[in-house]
Amino acid sequence: MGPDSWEPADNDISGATALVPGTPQTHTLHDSSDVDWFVVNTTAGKAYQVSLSTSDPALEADLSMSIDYEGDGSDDDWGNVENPFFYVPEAGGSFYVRVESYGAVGAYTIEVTEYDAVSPDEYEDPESTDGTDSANVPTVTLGMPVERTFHLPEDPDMFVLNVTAGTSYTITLSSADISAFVIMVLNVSTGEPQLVAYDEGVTFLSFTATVTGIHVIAVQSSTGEMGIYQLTVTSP
Ligand SMILES: [Ca+2]
Ligand SMILES: [Ca+2]
Ligand SMILES: [Ca+2]
Repeated sequence: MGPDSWEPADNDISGATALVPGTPQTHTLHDSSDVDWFVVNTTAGKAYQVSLSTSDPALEADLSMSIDYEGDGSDDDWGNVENPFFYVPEAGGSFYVRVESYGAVGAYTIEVTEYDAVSPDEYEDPESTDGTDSANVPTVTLGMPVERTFHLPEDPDMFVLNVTAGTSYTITLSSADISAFVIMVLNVSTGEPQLVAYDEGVTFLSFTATVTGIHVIAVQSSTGEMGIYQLTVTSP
């Protein structure tokens, strides 16, 4: 495989190729020591996702992404950055992406997607980078909406609901930003959590409790959309 047209300039951060949101680029790692640098010019108030893909299974297993937030060549976030990589810059500027492999060669596609940045809700753990660790899980009161946000494309949010055996409950989600949800209800009142109800691509879910105790409601965006939503639980 011969070098692509960006070589050899993109072996160095000073020759990084600009990535424009919504315009994927296909490059090659033409030999096992090839390194390709990219730069993303950002706008304050926006969030960015960088994704790598390849149709070559050997290269897919070997692809490695690193991030240099300032462009000073320092190892800010080196190797094994999660793919896709999601980043909310604090105030504009540029960040740099380095792509290489552990040995496999071949073609890959790199794409950056720009989103409106969404603030984490008050129940998120500020230390969490993947949205999974809520510092405090809100307890839902029947008929009282709880407003939260999905601030990442994948941001599972949890709620506690105290249920009574034999009673039916309906979870309703409303949002101007998110069109469809994954909703899961788990019985956590005894031992291992047990699945009570699950659906995806929906805005509501009903179930009847078979025990009295604590259930956890977990919700996520079905579509990767981010934004503000309200969860309400009602019981007839
Ligand atoms: Ca290359
Ligand atoms: Ca290169
Ligand atoms: Ca959230």
